[in-house]
Amino acid sequence: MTVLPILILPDAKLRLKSQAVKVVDDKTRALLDTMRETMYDAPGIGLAAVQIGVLQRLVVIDVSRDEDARQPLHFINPKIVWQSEELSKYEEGCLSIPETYEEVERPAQCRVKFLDYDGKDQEIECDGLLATCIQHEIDHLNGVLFLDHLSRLKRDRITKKFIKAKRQESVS
Ligand code: GNR
Ligand code: NI
Repeated sequence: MTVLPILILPDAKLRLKSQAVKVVDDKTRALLDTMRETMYDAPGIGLAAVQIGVLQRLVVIDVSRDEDARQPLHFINPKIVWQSEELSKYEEGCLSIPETYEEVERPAQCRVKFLDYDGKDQEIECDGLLATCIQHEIDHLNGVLFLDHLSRLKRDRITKKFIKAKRQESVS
């Protein structure tokens, strides 16, 4: 079992675009395993590879409530192929922006195409927390954070707080 440290705002890597996975092999699966273990350890309901410093289009999600009946989902090269007109608001958090929660409005439902853990083509329709989470994770693959969906005032306040915290860390 491997748990890796999670990159924290304002790490510049979080703003980079991740690259498509060309071949799904045992190395890809080992990375997904590490991402899943890191997500459960955090704990979080989703994780994009960039959050552990790997710029590949890989996502893991588990929105199930029960720790004893885990339902991990593994997404390779996920792509949104449809989003509903209907929107929904959810109070989002991010493991890369600790202890910060803000309401974000996104399409309430979406369809996502991806390759699964075995490299097989899949397409699923998402709603509720899963729809919110997969959109949050695909944003990460494009260097986008939930902050970017907030007002400039809120985004700047939060960003400055994390820049300051990093500065304090380097002098202590
Ligand atoms: O653990 C997480 N919780 C969460 C709550 C609401 C909306 C999105 C998320 S994802 C987040 C984990 C994370 O940062 N994934 O990138
Ligand atoms: Ni996140």
